Amino acid sequence: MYAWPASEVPALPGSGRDLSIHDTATGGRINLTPGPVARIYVCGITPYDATHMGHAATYNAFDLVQRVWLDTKRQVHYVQNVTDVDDPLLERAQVNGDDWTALAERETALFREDMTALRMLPPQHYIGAVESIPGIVPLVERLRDLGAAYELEGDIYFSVESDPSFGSVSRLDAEAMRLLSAERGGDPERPGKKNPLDPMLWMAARAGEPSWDGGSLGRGRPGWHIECVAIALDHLGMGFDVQGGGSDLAFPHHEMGASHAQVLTGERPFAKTYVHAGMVALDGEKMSKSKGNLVFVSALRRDGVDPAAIRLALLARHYRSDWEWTDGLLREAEERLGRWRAAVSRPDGPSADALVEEIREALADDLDSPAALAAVDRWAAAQSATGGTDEGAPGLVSRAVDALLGVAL
Ligand code: 5CA
Ligand code: ZN
Repeated sequence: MYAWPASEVPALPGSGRDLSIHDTATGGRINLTPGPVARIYVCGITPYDATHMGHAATYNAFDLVQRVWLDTKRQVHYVQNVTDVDDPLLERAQVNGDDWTALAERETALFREDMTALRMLPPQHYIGAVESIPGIVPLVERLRDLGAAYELEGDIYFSVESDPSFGSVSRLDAEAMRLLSAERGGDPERPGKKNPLDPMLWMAARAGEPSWDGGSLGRGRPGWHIECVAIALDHLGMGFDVQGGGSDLAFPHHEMGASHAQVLTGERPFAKTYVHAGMVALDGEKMSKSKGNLVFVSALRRDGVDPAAIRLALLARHYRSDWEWTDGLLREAEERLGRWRAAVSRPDGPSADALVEEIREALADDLDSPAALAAVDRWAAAQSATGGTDEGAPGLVSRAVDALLGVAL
């Protein structure tokens, strides 16, 4: 489906550094050295509510990954999904007496507007779960033919025991997995499963719910993890550079996805690196659609908040930390934006060549955006304290902040 328009990424002099990033599967840093075309899959929204600051923070992290790669003169092949049919979406539509497709389309449209306003680079392939069903069915059939899937009352489950490397993404123990599985869309209590953790690949049609022709699987709808596997294999293939999402996706979603793909293809790895962003909270609790403690990007925009200030507020926290959204954070970001805009609107200033290298270095160091902001703050403070005579400097700062941080001054 259509994604959203790309904002221009200004070219900078010289070249950026290769990204060193924290990988969940190894628990340490990986020096990423993709080929000329870097490949990234970022899990998309389940469109039953508007984009909140937690979503925006996670997409901001993976937008930075791409900006670093572009600055190393690589191309980026970016794929994102939309989980446009799943339990929470159907439940919300039912509660609101809404048509589920209309709800999904409305919220996806709002997400596109939010991403555009925040200058997030669009994926080349933006793919819905529903449109992927014809590609999902043969994968589930193949897993069944390989003996890695089994039927339970018409539903089809993946057997986690079919993958000898199961557990290698999240590296959690069995008890932690069981608890998270129950919390995050699994059904560990269902009787008759071979292993309580086994996730559903294909859910047989339920009365009153949408269903599709599943060939030999019968009518039904796809499970969550196989959706992302089908889309990633179709558009990126095995061994792509980064799979990204919030830390709540490490288990079960990315663990199960890796297992599905590795059993299907007999190859490893699914992704070379699994990168997870921290959780954003409000009033001490993780921001989530199910809890309803949300600050929406669209609501802030409606209130007249400059999207560049929202983006600066996200950049002020390191992507891997869990952090709390506050109005104070937004006010600080608005003040910073004002200082930066004043600093680049002068005809000359202190040289900015070293600043560009500092931003590059900060981002290459596990996307240390707070350090990048501090470097720009220092240049802006020098501009206001003593100024400078470099006529190219304000323009260079403006282009660097846009190209590397996605903030238009
Ligand atoms: N459709 C699936 C992924 S295939 C899904 O998780 N959708 S979502 O709408 O629930 O979340 C979209 C992205 O936002 C995911 O990467 C998720 O990890 C991230 N996310 C959700 N809540 C937060 C939060 N409070 N803080 C940071 N990231 C969050
Ligand atoms: Zn996903």
